Amino acid sequence: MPGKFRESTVVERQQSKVKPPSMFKVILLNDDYTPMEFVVIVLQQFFSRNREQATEIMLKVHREGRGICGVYPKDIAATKVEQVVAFANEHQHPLQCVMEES
Ligand code: TYC
Repeated sequence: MPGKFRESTVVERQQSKVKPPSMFKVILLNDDYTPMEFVVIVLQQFFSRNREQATEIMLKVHREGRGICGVYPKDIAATKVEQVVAFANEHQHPLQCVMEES
C-alpha cells in the first residue's frame, strides 16, 4: 500500500453506537400555598410559555396534582429543576419541581 494514503483507513463503527440523548420531563407539583400567579410567572420565565399556555399548565397542576412543563435532554432538565426550586425558595414558596425520564 504505497503512497501517502497508506495508513488512512477509517473504520466507521462509531455510527451504530450514537443514540439520541435520553429525554426528561420536567414536572411541577401542586401544593396549597404557592400563589397561582407565581406559578404562571415560573412557567413563562423558565419554560418559555406565553401567558395562556402558562395559565393552562398551572390550572392542570392545580386540579390534577402535577403537570409537565417541558421535555429536555438530561442536563437541561436538571438545570430547569434547580432554577425553579431556587426561585421558589428565594420567594419563600414551597413549589416543587422534579424530573422523570420519558
Ligand atoms: N394550588 C395552588 C393554589 O391554590 C396553586 C398552584 C398551582 C401551586 C400549581 C403549585 O404547581 C402548582 N394557590
